[in-house]
Amino acid sequence: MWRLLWGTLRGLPGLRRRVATRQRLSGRGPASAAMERAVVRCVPAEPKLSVSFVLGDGSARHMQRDQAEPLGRALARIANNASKGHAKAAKKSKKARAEAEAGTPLTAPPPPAVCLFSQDGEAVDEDVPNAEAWQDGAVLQIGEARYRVERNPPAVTELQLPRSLLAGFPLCPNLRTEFGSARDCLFRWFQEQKAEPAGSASAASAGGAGWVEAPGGTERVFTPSNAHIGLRLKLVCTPGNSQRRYGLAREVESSGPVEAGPGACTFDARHLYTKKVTGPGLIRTVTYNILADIYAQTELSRTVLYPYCAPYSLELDYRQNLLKKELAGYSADIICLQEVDKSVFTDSLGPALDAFGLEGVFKLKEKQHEGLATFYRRDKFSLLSQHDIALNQALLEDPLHKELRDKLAPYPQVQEKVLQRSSVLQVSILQSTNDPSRKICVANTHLYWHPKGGNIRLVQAAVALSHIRHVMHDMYPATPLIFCGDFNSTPSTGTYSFVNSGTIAEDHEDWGSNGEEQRCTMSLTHPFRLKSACGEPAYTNYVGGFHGCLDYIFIDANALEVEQVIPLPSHEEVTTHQALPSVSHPSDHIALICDLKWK
Ligand code: 4LC
Repeated sequence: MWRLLWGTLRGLPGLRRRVATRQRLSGRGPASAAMERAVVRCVPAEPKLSVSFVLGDGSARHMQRDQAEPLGRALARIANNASKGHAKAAKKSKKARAEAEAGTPLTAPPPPAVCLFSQDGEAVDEDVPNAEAWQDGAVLQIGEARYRVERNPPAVTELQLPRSLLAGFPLCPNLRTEFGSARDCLFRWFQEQKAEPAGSASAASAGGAGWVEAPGGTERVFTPSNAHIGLRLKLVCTPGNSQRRYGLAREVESSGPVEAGPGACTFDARHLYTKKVTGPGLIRTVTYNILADIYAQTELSRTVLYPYCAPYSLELDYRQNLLKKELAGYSADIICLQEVDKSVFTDSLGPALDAFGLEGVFKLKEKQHEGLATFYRRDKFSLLSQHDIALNQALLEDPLHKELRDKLAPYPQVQEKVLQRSSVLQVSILQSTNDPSRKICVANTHLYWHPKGGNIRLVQAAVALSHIRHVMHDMYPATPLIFCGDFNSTPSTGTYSFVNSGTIAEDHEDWGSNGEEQRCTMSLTHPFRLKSACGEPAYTNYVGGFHGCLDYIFIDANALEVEQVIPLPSHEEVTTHQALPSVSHPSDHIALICDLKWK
């Protein structure tokens, strides 16, 4: 588990004791005034507000009160609670314990006078409801102590570090904030002090001591170097917003030390071509099946599909380290991913790519834990609309596909198989921030995987293209299309030729490639002029038992042209560890990358 240090006052009930003891350790935000602060969290969606502050003895108080309750009742509760705090503190003293043992009753001090003053110095009337009374800038007085009320300041709601830290690989915290944004937070990275030999008992239990600032560690992303190997790291994050308002800092320590990274990775050479983000007019596009964790760590995967791959390098955290470095180094504008676990999107890749300037959207497959993700560079594009579908559901229900439904009706076995598949299509309309008249349609899909599923993939591709045609024709005419994905179709298949040429003959052999009783024969057409931007590489998937080109970036040849294709890793690089995935490559697929140009 993560070693969390709660610098914030917003602790969960079960962690309150830890909040109280850790509070004194944590740093304060730069906006902190001399006065202590009382943090008030009050949002319309919740019936209660919370008031949090630290008493003079260092113990934290965290109260939930009804928003509608009169202030006087909340103040009375605070007074009561504060005096209990003093009694508790007194109990710990030798004298108090002796008194207790002798049966002498403890006399609690009288509750302190508690009052709330508005910003202009007037005491707030005790009949005013809490939600109205606790305004930003008010002052809460408890006996002699005064607290400045901060209502809804930026707060860290989630801060995690990955389990595996590798030297040379970017470390991106999973950070979520409330009333603030990750981009406006302040960061300080610390490393364990190398005073004692690594692994010694005192080093392992080095509480707040033994941390020194990591050189250059003031950014959201920190890349540990070889000098950090064997050391744990700590991040202190002060939440902020765009108005430079800051909340209470929160800390997180890594669960383990930084470890040595692998030597050269398959993407190192590719990164030499993609050091910089492309200029205006160019769109660097990536498609990549990243191998879902739910598939990578099955018995079948370890023993049959990827027996050549070291088990530790099939682990999620290890692969995520490689993947984040690989994707960050492509400086892409658009990234279409397949086999993205839901949790990978929300807790790992989403936060990491956010730190690298990319915004993402996710589409989950029905009854599955993985799906598609499309990321776009935030300063180049904004998301105008999304038109995602499940291919089976659209075929079944959407009037758009009536003709295809009718064509399939004579082949109930094929129809049934198509309807059983959970493949989805993600369609995102992006608008150029530089030239708002320029829009692009980015589609992303992952078709059925079975080697003998050629006919199923043909129907899936037809549904996808009809849907895209509908979205573009009806809502975004004359918008160029970029259609990415794992099509599970080699260049010799009917699906590839259908997408590439716009037609498929009813006697194409793929209509009967699957051993159904009835061979389904139908002709299909689509209106796009699509070309594979990266051509037909020898393979984009390389496992022990199979290699072939299954992934493509199809582009609208009328509106876009290919400026450059980033070379794929050499055959030697791919086969250094026999096949993929490996210690130096996180997936069984290879990313396709190209720079596209508006015509
Ligand atoms: C997987 C696989 C499928 C592309 N491909 C071919 N055979 C395959 C066998 C397995 C992919 C294959 O990795 N998955 C089953 O579900 C997942 C995963 C999803 O993509 C899984 C679940 C549990 C454990 C492991 C994985 C294949 C071989 N030759 C081909 C030719 C064409 C298309 C596909 C294949 C063509 N044209």
